[in-house]
Amino acid sequence: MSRTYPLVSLIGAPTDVGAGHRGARLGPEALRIAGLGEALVARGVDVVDRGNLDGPRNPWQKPVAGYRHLAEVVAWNRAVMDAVGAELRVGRLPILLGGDHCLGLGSITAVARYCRDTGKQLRVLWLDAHADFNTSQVTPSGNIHGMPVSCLCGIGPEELTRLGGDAPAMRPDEIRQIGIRSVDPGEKQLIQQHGLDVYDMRYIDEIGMRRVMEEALEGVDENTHLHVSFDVDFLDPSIAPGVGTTVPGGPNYREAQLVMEMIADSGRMGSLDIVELNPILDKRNRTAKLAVDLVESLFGKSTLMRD
Ligand code: B3U
Ligand code: MN
Ligand code: MN
Repeated sequence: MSRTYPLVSLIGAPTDVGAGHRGARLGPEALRIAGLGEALVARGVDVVDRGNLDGPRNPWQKPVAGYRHLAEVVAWNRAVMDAVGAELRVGRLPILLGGDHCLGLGSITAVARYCRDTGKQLRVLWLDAHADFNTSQVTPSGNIHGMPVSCLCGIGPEELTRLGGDAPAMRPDEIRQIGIRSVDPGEKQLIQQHGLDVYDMRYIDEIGMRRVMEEALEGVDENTHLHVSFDVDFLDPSIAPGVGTTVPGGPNYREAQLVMEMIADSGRMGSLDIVELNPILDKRNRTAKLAVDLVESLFGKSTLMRD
């Protein structure tokens, strides 16, 4: 099979304003040092590193009315939305280097707008230990990295749900969540109420990752823009210790590779977030190196030729 390699732009967003631990702001550098750009170049990809975005510092304050650092989260997400949107409009595939997962909001808002403008079908794959579907009423922490999916679906503060204009960025039926194993009680009810498609670890254990991915990719066609939002805590902590909120019982190395390989085989990935990598908690940049390894598979690296 001959692949056409996309043009890729790396965008760093060095912030942890949406998280409960500091350190994810160092994620972009850790990914660069682990050789992300070089690995893609070695695969024949045209890579441009746009450097890091600017935004407010992390004031490290307590939540106000259920949100921590709302103004700072809005500012960072506006910057991300503009940067991701600009890359899509010139035909490049943006890779957002987070930063915490609140940034998925800006990134996916830009992707959703691009899909609307170009008549493409949007499909988001949310690889995560968490559903990130909290609201200010049910959040146990006030951390906005636990809320981007609800905000994208129009549930949340106006500043975040209307980042890209009048309508919510996406519908719940446009997202598939994979690897989920930590959901808060109120969040659980909201997921049910809004009919999110969640492939939790129990389901993965029962039917296996191959079938899960076949289901998650069902309906993806030539007209689909596939956005992959990869929260590194998706991975089992035994292989990926460098994240703020580890949850045991995640996908192992082989399962994670299969996820990436099957996404690559779809040929439809048009944008990617790599978030929540926290080098402060890592061991010798091991988690960043693993993320790079998995991204190589996302861009078609495989052991043998396959057709
Ligand atoms: N659900 C918890 C924990 C959490 C969500 N996302 C991350 N952690 N990374 C919360 O605080 O909303
Ligand atoms: Mn997340
Ligand atoms: Mn997570």
